Amino acid sequence: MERTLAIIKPDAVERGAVGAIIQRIETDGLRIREMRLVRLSKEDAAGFYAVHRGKPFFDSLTDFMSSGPIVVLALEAPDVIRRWRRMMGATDPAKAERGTLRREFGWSVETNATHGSDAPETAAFELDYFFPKPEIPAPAKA
Ligand code: FUP
Repeated sequence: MERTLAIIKPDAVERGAVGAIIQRIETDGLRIREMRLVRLSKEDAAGFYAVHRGKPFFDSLTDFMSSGPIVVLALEAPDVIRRWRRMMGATDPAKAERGTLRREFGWSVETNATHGSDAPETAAFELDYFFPKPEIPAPAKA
């Protein structure tokens, strides 16, 4: 069993796509273990995206991620990191496969509707960033 951090980004919340995205999560068999609507400050967004600090898109990305409420979720399932990223599709919605969330709900590389951790170490950091004290504890590691 594995957990990942999923975000429904400000563009998708603004567009009213929260319900549709959560429905896809549940239909695909990913379990929602934590979920919150939050509004990040610019500093919060910079802390979350610290690995991208110094990149040309960092300032714009952190402006965007703090521009409106987001939904943060802890998802749990076998192989959930890879499965959620496959559901999201490529970073650039124009290159994302048909049927993926970014293709359906994203607009640009920046306003791409969803986020998902890309590896177990990133998932651990990102889950802890939003859910330091999970209400539903993760299952013990095998
Ligand atoms: P992903 O793992 O698919 O979310 O993509 P990346 O780790 O490559 O990018 C992290 C975030 O930065 C994504 F939300 C998209 C954003 N980004 C930009 O805004 N501009 C860029 O040129 C590249 C990435």
